Amino acid sequence: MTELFDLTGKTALVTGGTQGIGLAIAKVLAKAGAKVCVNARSEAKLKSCHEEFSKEGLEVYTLKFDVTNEKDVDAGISEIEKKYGSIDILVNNAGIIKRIPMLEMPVSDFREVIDIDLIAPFLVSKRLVPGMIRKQSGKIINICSMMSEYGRRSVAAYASAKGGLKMLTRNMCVEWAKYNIQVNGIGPGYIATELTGPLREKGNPFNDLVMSRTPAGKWGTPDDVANAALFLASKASDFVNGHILYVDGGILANFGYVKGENDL
Ligand code: NAP
Ligand code: GCO
Repeated sequence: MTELFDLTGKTALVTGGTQGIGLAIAKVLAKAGAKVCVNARSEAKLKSCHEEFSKEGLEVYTLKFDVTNEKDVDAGISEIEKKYGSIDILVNNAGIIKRIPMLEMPVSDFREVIDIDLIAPFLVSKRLVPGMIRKQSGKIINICSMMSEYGRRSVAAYASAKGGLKMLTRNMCVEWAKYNIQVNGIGPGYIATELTGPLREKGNPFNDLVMSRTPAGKWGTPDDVANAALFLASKASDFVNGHILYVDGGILANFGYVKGENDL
């Protein structure tokens, strides 16, 4: 049974894998035997990523590049291919959010979110898929969001990007499945990371919303998402394609409830 989830001999790239969900995914893939590469923009975060891996006796190859910079993406992936051969598993995880109502949001901010959260997964995938095609094998996991399904005030750019990423995932599936490449998405619910830090600050009423909308009644952890990524990166999911796996504690199943005696 464990052979199904064994990634020995595989090379993985987790974009933005220096913290939060990406770091958890990078670690779980390494624990499953993959050679793991992580990129990000911050030198300091890349250094701390090495320290995090070393603490658990794991190895990671880190690269400093911005996923929106086509030249740097090409150079970074060429460096990985030179060191480890073509990439078997890609996790398009790097992402940002800007919580600004549309009427107040500069177009440049909207464009930055789209560039990182939607165009970069296309750019990175397009650069490394030829190697997967040559191997007739590959796994691509796009980190979507509840905002791939819902709108929410102040996150229009992010929801547009993540809704687009859901459809990009399906299009990658239909164009690349014939090469034995499986492309799926993960839609995390509300996960405790730096990105959601402002929402979890003391006294922020948003926490009440997350509690009422999440049947599990709690914030998820990066490891909850990483375990789903291990499934989608492994042989166990070879016939799963174009699917968005929501790791949301039941949010999508839930309309919400009114707090009170009967928990209606
Ligand atoms: P996070 O803690 O803010 O980490 C984001 C990571 O992405 C960092 O490593 C950051 O490193 C990297 N990054 C950002 N822009 C980049 C760029 N242009 N090039 C390269 N790396 C870049 O975020 P998170 O909460 O773990 O979220 C990870 C992914 O999950 C995102 O796609 C997010 O939209 C998605 N997600 C999060 C939640 C949640 O509740 N937390 C829920 C659903 C989906 P640098 O700044 O050093 O580049
Ligand atoms: C927000 C949150 C969410 C989560 C996640 C939910 O402002 O609503 O940041 O967008 O990050 O994407 O799946």
